Amino acid sequence: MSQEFFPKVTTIAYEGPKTKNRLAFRHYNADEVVAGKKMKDHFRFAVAYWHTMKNSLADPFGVGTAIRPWDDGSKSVENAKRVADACFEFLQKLGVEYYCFHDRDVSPELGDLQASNDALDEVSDHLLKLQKATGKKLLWGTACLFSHPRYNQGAATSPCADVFAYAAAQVKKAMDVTKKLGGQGYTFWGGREGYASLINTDMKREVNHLAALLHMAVDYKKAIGFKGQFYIEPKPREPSTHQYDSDSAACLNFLREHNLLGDFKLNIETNHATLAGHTVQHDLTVAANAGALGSIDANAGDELIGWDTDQFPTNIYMTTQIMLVVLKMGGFKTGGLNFDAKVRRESFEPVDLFHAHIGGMDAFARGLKTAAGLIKDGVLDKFVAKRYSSYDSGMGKKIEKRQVGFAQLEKYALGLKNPMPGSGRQEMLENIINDYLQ
Ligand code: XUL
Ligand code: CO
Repeated sequence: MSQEFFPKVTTIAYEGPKTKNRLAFRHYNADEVVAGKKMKDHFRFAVAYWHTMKNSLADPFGVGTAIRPWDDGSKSVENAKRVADACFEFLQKLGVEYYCFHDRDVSPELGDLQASNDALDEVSDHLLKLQKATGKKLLWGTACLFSHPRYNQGAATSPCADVFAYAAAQVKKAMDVTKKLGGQGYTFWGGREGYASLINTDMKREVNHLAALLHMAVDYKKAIGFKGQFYIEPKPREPSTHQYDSDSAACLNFLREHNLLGDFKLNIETNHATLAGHTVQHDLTVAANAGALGSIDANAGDELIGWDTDQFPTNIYMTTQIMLVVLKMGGFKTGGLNFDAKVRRESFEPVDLFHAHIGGMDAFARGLKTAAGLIKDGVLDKFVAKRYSSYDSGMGKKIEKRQVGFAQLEKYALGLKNPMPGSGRQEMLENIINDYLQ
């Protein structure tokens, strides 16, 4: 790494809540042990290459504003290598261990598939060199199957079989590169795997094609001995009007129906869950209950804008709820918290990338501490256990064990006076959470 791209920024250190330095952590202290584990190992933070290194910050109404001295906008391998250098300088100065990428963020899409593959080989050699020199790791890789015009009607769900074939070839190569870089996972996000209108769509056929591509990926994974975890990332819409992997429940049903559940976990993104009309803790809980919560794309949406704004997470209440689910499932195995987030179009200077990530990491540190406190004292858990305690014995236990049917329950109910549950005490519990907020 010859050139420095963030010359005014030194390593971001933990300086505690009282520091006046904006380029320091107030709460995230990588090696501090919380709930039996170092903070950095709870989170396994990752930087999203597409947003942090490559996003020009264009929006539907205006061109990009971002100042990115590492990117000359050309499709040269030389430029791609320079962007990689900048990424690793950023990871090192920020103290983040992982990154995530699409094939086309790290390396250019060229005239034909062979040329694009050759470029990716060269750039991934460079990435491997940088990983070895710095100890940084790949959390997951993926293929971009939504930007190029050929994917305008989907990739695996395109009505054109040749497009399916091209997508399969791209996934194959992206898996090869992910394996080469020791990636701990591989994500499938089907941005255009859906439809704009049902008038021209054979939904049944499209969904079967999507399952076919995923089965081929599972077969190929075994063939090359790739040990990373496969993830599906749900999102209900945007860019498609309707996306087949719309939320956790839809993904789990799809995976079950097509006999893929054993091979995939979910990568849940906050802003996608809210677009689906859920909270992030809802989609995380649905995934975790199925033993299928693999990784998280950490970001936040905007209540007033109806699209995927991919903002950095700063809401401590939300990070607490995310960390409650993560701690209760026993932490990440292959996954982590990938900041799939971009700075605002107004925040166009390189240093804004540091402010954004510092804010997200500090917000998660506070969420972790709050969640760990709530779990340690068992305040919510005790209440919830008591709320359902009528199922621990007697007729409730028989219901859970499915030892009774309607006839016995009718006989039993005829002997009851006026069954009523206790108060749900939502407000009291909300007050308790506020007492624990760090
Ligand atoms: C798009 C999105 C993607 C995936 C990876 O909304 O979240 O960046 O995370 O393809
Ligand atoms: Co994402």
